[in-house]
Amino acid sequence: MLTREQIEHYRREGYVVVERLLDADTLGELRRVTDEVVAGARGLTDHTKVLDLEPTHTPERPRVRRIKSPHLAHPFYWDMAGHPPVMAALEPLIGRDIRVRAGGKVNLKSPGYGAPVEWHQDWAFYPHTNDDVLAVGILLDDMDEGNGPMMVLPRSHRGPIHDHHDADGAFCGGIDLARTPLDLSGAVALTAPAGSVTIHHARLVHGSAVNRSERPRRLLFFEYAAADAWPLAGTEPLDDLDGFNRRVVHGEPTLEPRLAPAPVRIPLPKAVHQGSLYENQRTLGHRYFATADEPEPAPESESESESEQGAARERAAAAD
Ligand SMILES: O=C(O)CCC(=O)C(=O)O
Repeated sequence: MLTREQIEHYRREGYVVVERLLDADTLGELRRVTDEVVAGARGLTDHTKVLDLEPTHTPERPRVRRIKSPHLAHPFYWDMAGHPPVMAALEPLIGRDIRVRAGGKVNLKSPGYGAPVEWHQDWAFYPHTNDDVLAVGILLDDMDEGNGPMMVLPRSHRGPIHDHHDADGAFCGGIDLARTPLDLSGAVALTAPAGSVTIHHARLVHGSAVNRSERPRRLLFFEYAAADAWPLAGTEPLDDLDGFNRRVVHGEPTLEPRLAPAPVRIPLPKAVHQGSLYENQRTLGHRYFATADEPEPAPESESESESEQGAARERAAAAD
């Protein structure tokens, strides 16, 4: 399914975009089901097990930020977790035996208010015994420069695991650039038509800005691990072996984890705000991306940006 160039690109850069992997019927059904689930937010006053709401949500004007564990809302999402074209794309990357983590999520970046996601590495949330772990993003809409595309820092999957803890030492699921400066000048926006998929390595640094366009940007994510990559920490309960093994959506489970060296930082103590990545990131000291009610930062020259990072670093040190 993937070309040799795509496989090499994934290994070297830490990500690959596969255009138009879904056929029109599957994409249409996915959109229909997603509209149906999102319609359930009308009347809600708080987050539910499935729906994560924007801070500006009201029961009359529903605003959904994420569908959490979408398979709990509709069985079609579970079918999608093992979708044969996706499995065929993953096999050359992490092998034949593939387990899906939890149940996926749909990040809905709605026009005008779709929330930003601060820079992070998925690996910070769920380190495993080896790093044959990745995430697949299925595009429900065209993703372009204007509607908050996912952005990645190429080759960062071969670098360190960065600090994702807040100033008080609790996990917060985001990288504070004032304390951990990253050179983001090489960051790449993943743009592609609806029905395409993005694949990124769990250690790759990534994030995304608010959606300032008039177009939705809905992205269904599934996170996968080689079946012999066992979680070291995170939210997967290991006392339910049947449930754990049922999530092997391709190939066979195993009781023999493969150990391979990879830098690990345990995501403890737990984030102050639980429920979703957006909630976890609320205690991140310095935000990189503007929120919908803030103006977009003016473009900076590299040296200005460096001195701004330096100043922010000093502020952070003073606050520590
Ligand atoms: O929706 C996005 O642009 C990125 C999402 C992401 O990285 C996440 O939910 O972990």
